[in-house]
Amino acid sequence: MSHDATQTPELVAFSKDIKALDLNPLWERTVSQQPGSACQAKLWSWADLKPQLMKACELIGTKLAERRVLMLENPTMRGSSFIANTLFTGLQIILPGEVAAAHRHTPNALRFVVEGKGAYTAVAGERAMMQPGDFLVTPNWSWHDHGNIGNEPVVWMDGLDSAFTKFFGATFREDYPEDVQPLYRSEGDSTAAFGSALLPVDYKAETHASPILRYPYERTCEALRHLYKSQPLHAAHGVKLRYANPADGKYPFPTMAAFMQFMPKGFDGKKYRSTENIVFNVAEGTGTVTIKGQSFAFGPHDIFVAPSWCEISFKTNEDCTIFSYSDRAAQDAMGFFRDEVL
Ligand code: 1HN
Repeated sequence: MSHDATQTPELVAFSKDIKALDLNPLWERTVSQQPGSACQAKLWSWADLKPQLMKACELIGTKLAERRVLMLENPTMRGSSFIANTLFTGLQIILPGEVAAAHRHTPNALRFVVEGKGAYTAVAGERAMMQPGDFLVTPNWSWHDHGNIGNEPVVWMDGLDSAFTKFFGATFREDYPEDVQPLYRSEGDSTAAFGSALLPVDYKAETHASPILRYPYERTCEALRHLYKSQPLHAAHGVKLRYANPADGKYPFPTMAAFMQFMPKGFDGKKYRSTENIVFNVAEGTGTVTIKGQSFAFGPHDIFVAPSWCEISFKTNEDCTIFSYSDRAAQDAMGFFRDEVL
């Protein structure tokens, strides 16, 4: 049916009349039935980010800020705090001696460590030291606090599924009565119990999130390197692995998936698109990423977002190791996920 046929004087008058009853005619089709979103592809360079993080350190402490986080907001979503329809991305910096006080909230959070050593995160009674390249899990509603007991600033990326709790109207948060929560597990417990392809004999999952607190960078790199040597590259991704929840083989969160990929020097990848909204953080290497026809040169610690159904392809100048996270877990659970190599 042509657009005009729905716009006869009678239909126009009808549409206007029913607006007073908060009714709208579906035949006017104001809601898109195509994949993709209004979000923009964008790259934030480390060269721009680092000085602003350092400046924030001069201006505000963790006591006042609670978390010294700069939010990466999609230019199409000003005021939302989101980098894409479904994802939050922040960059957090903590100075030697500082503490980010214990609290909990319904959104799940992931950390990807960018730079610096000597900081820890404590989650549900267990502390883990954070090393650059590590991926860490903060399950929904678990108490968490961070601290820096080293002698240099530490920066990590925060990825949250707060867009989901906001969408559902299910956002809650609570402060712990003390700045630092008591530790009732020893460091490395979750790695020993869940991180060695073994599970405690009577383990039954209590949460939807991974029971592994820290997925160390060395082990991830070792796996990627081995597979790079032994197997052909994927035409679009190089070698790409996803972080798994060892309890069910699925994703570390019910909403968010996380990945690490390796692309060797000179890789010229095919175009790929998926319904995922994806945030990338470059661990190592330089190259060019093209998202929906827009090319961005990237280097270590740069962050970029590829919104849903945007074609993305990589070219590398050096060996590249790139972390990413997306809403694929939620899309898989709901049966919405689709992708294709072009
Ligand atoms: C949060 O609790 C952290 O615990 C980081 O480090 C970023 C962004 C929005 C809401 C809560 C943290 C956050 C956050």
